Order: sequence, then structure tokens, then C-alpha cells
Amino acid sequence: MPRYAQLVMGPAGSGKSTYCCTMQKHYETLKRSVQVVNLDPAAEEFNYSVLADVRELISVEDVMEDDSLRYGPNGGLIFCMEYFTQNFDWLYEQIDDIDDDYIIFDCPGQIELYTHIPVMKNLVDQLQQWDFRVCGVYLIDSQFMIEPSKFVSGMLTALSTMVNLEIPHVNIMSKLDLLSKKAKKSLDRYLEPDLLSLLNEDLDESNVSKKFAKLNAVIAQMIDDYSLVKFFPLDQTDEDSVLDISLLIDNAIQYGEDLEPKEPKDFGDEEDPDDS
Ligand SMILES: Nc1nc2c(ncn2[C@@H]2O[C@H](COP(=O)(O)OP(=O)(O)OP(=O)(O)O)[C@@H](O)[C@H]2O)c(=O)[nH]1
Ligand SMILES: [Mg+2]
Repeated sequence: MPRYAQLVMGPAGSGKSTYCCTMQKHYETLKRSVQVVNLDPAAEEFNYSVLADVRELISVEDVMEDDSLRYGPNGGLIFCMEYFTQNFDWLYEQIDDIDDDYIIFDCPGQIELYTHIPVMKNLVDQLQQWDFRVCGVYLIDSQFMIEPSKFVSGMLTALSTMVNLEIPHVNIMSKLDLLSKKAKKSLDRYLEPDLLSLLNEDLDESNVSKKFAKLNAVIAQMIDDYSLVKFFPLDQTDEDSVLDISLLIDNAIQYGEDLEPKEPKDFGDEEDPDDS
């Protein structure tokens, strides 16, 4: 039987840890047991219950206090994550005994971990060797997405993560509850974007130089042509929105396909209408 995992990624403060907590509660109400693992060696606090916590292996605090290493917070985090990838047997011990087959990993918010350091890719490869089906869940704060040029740059970070990891991937615009009414109205234009017209509009309003305007347009065209990146909205205060996202992810990793089919109730006992 395969096991399932979500890798929850995205820029600092995009709502990853909150998402993990919301999902844990959501699955609890569905009577599905889902575990959360903290992979952020700089985490201070979170509201979910953890199955395992990377800070027990190594924490940024330890690394920064170590006189022989002398790292600052960012280099310290990269050091910790590299140390983690060299000690996957620690993770194996933590997750091996449990019966539950579904784990959510709360990842750190340093974007370079997803775009140009192989840490996350190594983790994905390892999980796949352990028979996990892994879904990338990439969160970006919607407030940083509903402006054309910000949107293009958000899309590109999501895209580079997708390209790096090569796994099923769901992109999410988070914190919808924080958007103003006016901002919410413009949201649809970003969920089903016509990037070129968005950008043209942006140009009318700003003084972006012609050169950059052209670059943005080319990038937008490429993303459009290949239907590369799509974002889904998440309002964590709305149970239906949480459910929609969880179904999307289940679908992406084909959760449930290998579960034993339940005996259909009374199947076969019904009288065939043709018999009577
Ligand atoms: N209103 C609202 N606030 C949110 C939501 N998600 C997160 N927040 C708040 O945003 C802040 C950051 O949320 P976290 O869940 O810690 O974000 P994170 O991505 O884990 O942050 P790092 O681990 O530091 O990268 C916290 O103050 C949260 O309470 C949301 O959906 N709605
Ligand atoms: Mg966090």
C-alpha cells in the first residue's frame, strides 16, 4: 500500500504552518488520521500536534550558537536542512512505526530551499523510495498576488519549485479572508488569468520601462501557452474552501484509489424490476 504526503512550501509567512493546523483539524472531522511533521528548524511555535519535529535533530538556534560554525539565521537554516538530508534515518525512525498513511510536512519559508538547493528534491526522492506519493502544496499570500507584475513573479517562484521537484503540485493563494471586498472582486482575474491583458493594464497605470514590459509579456505568454501554473484560492475560515483544496490534493496523489472498496449496502438484494 502506498503512503501519502503533502510537502507544504512557500515564502516566509505565507501561512504554511497555519495551513498544516487547519488541514489536521479538517481531516480529524472527516475521521481520517493525518499526521504533521515539522521540518522547520527555525520554528518557534505552531498550533498542530506533531508526529516528529526536526528541531529534535537540529535547530537553527543550536547552529547559530555553535562557535565553530558561526552562522547567521539564513545560512544556519540551510546548514540545518543539509544536515537533515544527511540524516534521513532520523526521519525514518520517527515515521516508520505509525499506522497512519498520510503525513503533512511543514517546511521552512526560505525560497532558495525550493528553487536552487537540492534539499527538497532529496527529501522527495527519499519519500518516494519509502513508497510515499508526494504532493507539493505551494502557498503564496493572496495579498502579494493580486497585482499583475507581482503575480508574474509569484507564478515564477511556484513554477521553479514545480520544475525542481517533479511531483504533483497544487498552488494556493492563501489568506483570502484578509482581502478587502474590492480585492476579492478582482481575484477571479488572477485565478483564471488572461495574463497579457492584465499586464497591459498594469503598464497603462505605471511607468514600467518598455524593456521590462516586453519581458513580462514574453513570460506571461509562455506560462499561458503551456498552461503551466494555476492557483487555487483558500480561505481557511471557510470549511468548504478547505474541503475543496483537500479534494484537489487527494485527487493529485490519487488518494483512496488503493483503499479496499466498501461492500455496497444491500447490493444484489434488490429486486430486479424486470423480474416482477
Ligand atoms: N487571517 C489569516 N491569517 C493567517 C492565515 N494564515 C496564516 N495567517 C497568519 O499569518 C502569519 C504567518 O502564518 P504562518 O502559518 O506562521 O506562516 P508560515 O508560512 O508558516 O511562516 P514561516 O514558517 O515563518 O515561513 C501568522 O500570524 C498567522 O496567524 C489565514 O488564512 N488568514
Ligand atoms: Mg511556519
